[in-house]
Amino acid sequence: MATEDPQAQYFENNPAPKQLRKHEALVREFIEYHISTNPETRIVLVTSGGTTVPLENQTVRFIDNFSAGTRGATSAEYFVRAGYAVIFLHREYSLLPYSRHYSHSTNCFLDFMEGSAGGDVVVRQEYQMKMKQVLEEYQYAKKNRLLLMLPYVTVNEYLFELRSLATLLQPVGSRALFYLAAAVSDFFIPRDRMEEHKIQSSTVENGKKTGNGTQLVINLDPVPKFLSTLVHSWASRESMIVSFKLETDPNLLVSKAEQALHKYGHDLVIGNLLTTRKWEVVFVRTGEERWVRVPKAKRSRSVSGIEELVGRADKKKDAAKKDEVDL
Ligand code: PAZ
Repeated sequence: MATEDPQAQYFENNPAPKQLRKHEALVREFIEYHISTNPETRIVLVTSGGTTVPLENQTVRFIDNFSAGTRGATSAEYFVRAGYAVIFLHREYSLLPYSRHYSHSTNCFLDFMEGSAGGDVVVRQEYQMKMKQVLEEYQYAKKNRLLLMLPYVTVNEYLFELRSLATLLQPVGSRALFYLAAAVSDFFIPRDRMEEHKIQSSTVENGKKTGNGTQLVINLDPVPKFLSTLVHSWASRESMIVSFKLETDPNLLVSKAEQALHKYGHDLVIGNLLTTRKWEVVFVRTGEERWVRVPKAKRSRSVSGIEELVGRADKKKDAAKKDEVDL
């Protein structure tokens, strides 16, 4: 029987991603491994990067967003340092923990190397210390199986993955944390309205009107709001759920974060603005608004940005008892 619930309808009407079963098996194994090795292990699901909205089933074109995955990849490293096992659900080819220090940077990775007198290729002297530290942390995470990487591309893949992972994490209870930093599209084209083949620039394609002269008119549906379902149905009630709120208008940020907190009833909303997201965030909890800022002088030098400082802000918080923490 067809359901009226828009969230349930979404999953009935859109196809599960091909890789879902394989990802579920990997996650099941990851959780079992950590619970059996140390029942106290905390497991965090970090979501990271943008989601695409394909315009065609055999996708040539898609709508995307700005997110590079910096927040998620950086935070994942800090979660490992803090003792978490991390499931990293990320947009394919966005930034990854550890490799982010050398990929997508203004330098080509070869700029970090040079030929030695003996003919070997070695890391240049000025990068040795930093690379050694990153390498050690990467090897530690690998050896202890603390990082499980799961890629997605489309908003549809993201939603199916999120539902499955939240359900699989239920037995982890209060030791599970959701850290939802991915920039998830609010709009999509449902499967039954999506063109199969590349949209042509002519006005009529496969008997359907897809263009209007030289214009392409795209009709998008709203993506059902899944945070509520995650909080109240998919995830264990004991788990901690942190969502992010991105805005461009500073006057809206805190009120929108408060609205989300009130509406979905989860633990914390971290607000950030597009232009300043690397330097300042606001933590919004019931009855509390707290800004964390990287001081101006440290901004250009800071590699990890604000994620590096949030842990310190937490420790300072009780002593400082003020709304704003400058580090
Ligand atoms: O990936 P990135 O570091 O470029 O950006 C991070 C971010 C702004 C996507 C993240 O902090 C965030 O706010 N995510 C939620 C976005 C939203 O409101 O859907």
